[in-house]
Amino acid sequence: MIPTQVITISRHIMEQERKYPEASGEFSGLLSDITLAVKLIARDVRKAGLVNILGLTGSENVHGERVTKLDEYANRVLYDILGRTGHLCVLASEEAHSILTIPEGYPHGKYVFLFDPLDGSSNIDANATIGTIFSVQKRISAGGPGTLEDCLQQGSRQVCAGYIVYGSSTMFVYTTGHGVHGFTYDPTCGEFLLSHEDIKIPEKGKYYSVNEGNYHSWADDTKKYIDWLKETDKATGRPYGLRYIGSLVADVHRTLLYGGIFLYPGSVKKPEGKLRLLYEASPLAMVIEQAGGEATDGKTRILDIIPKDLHQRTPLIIGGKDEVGTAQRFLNT
Ligand code: FBP
Repeated sequence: MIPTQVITISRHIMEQERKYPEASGEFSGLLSDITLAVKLIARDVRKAGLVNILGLTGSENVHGERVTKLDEYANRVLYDILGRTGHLCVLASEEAHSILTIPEGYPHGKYVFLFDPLDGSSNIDANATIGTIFSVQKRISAGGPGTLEDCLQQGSRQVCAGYIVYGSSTMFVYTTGHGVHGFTYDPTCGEFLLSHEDIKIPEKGKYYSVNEGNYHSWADDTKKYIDWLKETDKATGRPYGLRYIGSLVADVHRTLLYGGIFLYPGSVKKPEGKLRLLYEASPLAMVIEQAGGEATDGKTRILDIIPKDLHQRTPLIIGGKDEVGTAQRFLNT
């Protein structure tokens, strides 16, 4: 039977605004700007092999990483669309060294937008799942152009967070602090339609996700936890199966739906790990917590970490309550 009850993102957010007037504010406008931007990104991701968008730009980003053409394109599309609509006072991107101010002549709004324009860039040319991750904060500065302080807010103050996976289908997953909802893009009507309402992460899963290639650079307690996951013990559902795509957004999306745990631990040489707090760990932590899971750096809840730097890194351990609880016990022995 053809479903007649189709709910688009803007309709969903309007319903949320009715249910939680205090929470949503002028979100429907901001969210429809985001959906327009990611529709354009998805369009070019889908035909990446046909248009000159694969490969590298030849330049490096603030992290010394080689920038891909799709990284640069996604970064520009999000800034060009979101910077001009009057909802934002400032933006910050994983790809940009410093804060991104609102273009001359455009109004300043009350929100701050932080984003990883294209996550999983190492997988682009291999046609594996990649994504976009975003976080929205309310400004703390009085008015006019936003500031660095507006961007350096702790994750628990986020008013909205989410991600888009460009995989077998394109999915938009977001939360405004009232549950996690997933929308699948239907190219025949050009809309993201509600397909996964109020997603809850399974209490206990059967997969773990980590780059085992880094095993020898880990601290002993991390090694002990990963070894424990691989031992055989029916009562605790072990051994866990290993799943690692190498795109954070894809590995966390699978963990959200199937349960289990994703880890990007620190190493002995780099105890702060690889992933970025503001653009990757914080928004995904809000999504997973809203779905009933947990996210930590091994000691502190990710959403309680107070950012000191725009490109601060953090270890990330995220997933179901059962698994993250056990991991923390190993990491705090
Ligand atoms: P970017 O692609 O946004 O730089 O993200 C970093 C990332 O690609 C994550 O998506 C992924 O989880 C991780 O790095 C993979 O790192 P590694 O190759 O060391 O396993």
